[in-house]
Amino acid sequence: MEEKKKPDIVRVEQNDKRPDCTFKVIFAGEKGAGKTALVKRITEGVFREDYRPTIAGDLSFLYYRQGERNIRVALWDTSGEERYQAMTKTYFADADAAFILFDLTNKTSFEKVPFWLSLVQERNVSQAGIYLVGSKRDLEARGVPAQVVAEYIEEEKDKLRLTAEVSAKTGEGVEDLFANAVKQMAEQQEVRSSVSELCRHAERGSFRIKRDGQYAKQKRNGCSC
Ligand SMILES: Nc1nc2c(ncn2[C@@H]2O[C@H](COP(=O)(O)OP(=O)(O)OP(=O)(O)O)[C@@H](O)[C@H]2O)c(=O)[nH]1
Ligand SMILES: [Mg+2]
Repeated sequence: MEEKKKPDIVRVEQNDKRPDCTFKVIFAGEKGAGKTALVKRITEGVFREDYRPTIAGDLSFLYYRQGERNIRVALWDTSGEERYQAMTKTYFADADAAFILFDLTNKTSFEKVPFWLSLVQERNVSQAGIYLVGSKRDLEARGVPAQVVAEYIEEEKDKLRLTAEVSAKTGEGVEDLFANAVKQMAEQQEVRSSVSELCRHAERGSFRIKRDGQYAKQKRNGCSC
């Protein structure tokens, strides 16, 4: 049987419709790595040259539609400053996706990636994933050799979903990266909903879920998943 094609996910202006689901996305990484610049590029399509450190964290929203489904994405831009870390960690909790940024021109920002990765993991980022993002792609200077990044990704391939190089200044790579993350989160959420739907049926006794993931009709009540 031919599988029904899913409707595309399209970005829309904010509307007064209640979102059917909200995804939480966090931006983590060293101070100056380019988190705020990336969030501004994604949300407003603008870039500022001057550096204004983020105090603790900032929240903004984007809205999408997929067929009848209204999706809201909450973007948490956090501070890379050590003194805000206790608070920053609370922003990381239960995110659906995390972007860990490092500045491609700055070796130290890359060396701190494992630290940020462990902080993000502590806070239960869901299966939708962790993205490693090299920022400031437009700049010539390269402080982090591509080979070193590739080796790190190979080591951590179970934890990192995808890696990308982007420029908040020119917009290079940004659209693809974020659209991909939204798509992944939407797909993950569909999987979760169908699993809970199955569980509801199983609780009602309509069927039981077998070890191999298949389900079979059952007479007695009880969810076996
Ligand atoms: N050339 C270039 N500069 C960038 C890019 N992204 C960020 N910058 C610059 O890098 C500096 C720091 O960027 P921010 O986005 O404020 O860094 P941040 O990670 O939010 O820093 P904190 O809020 O302190 O944690 C700013 O001067 C930005 O203009 C980029 O893609 N290209
Ligand atoms: Mg910032």
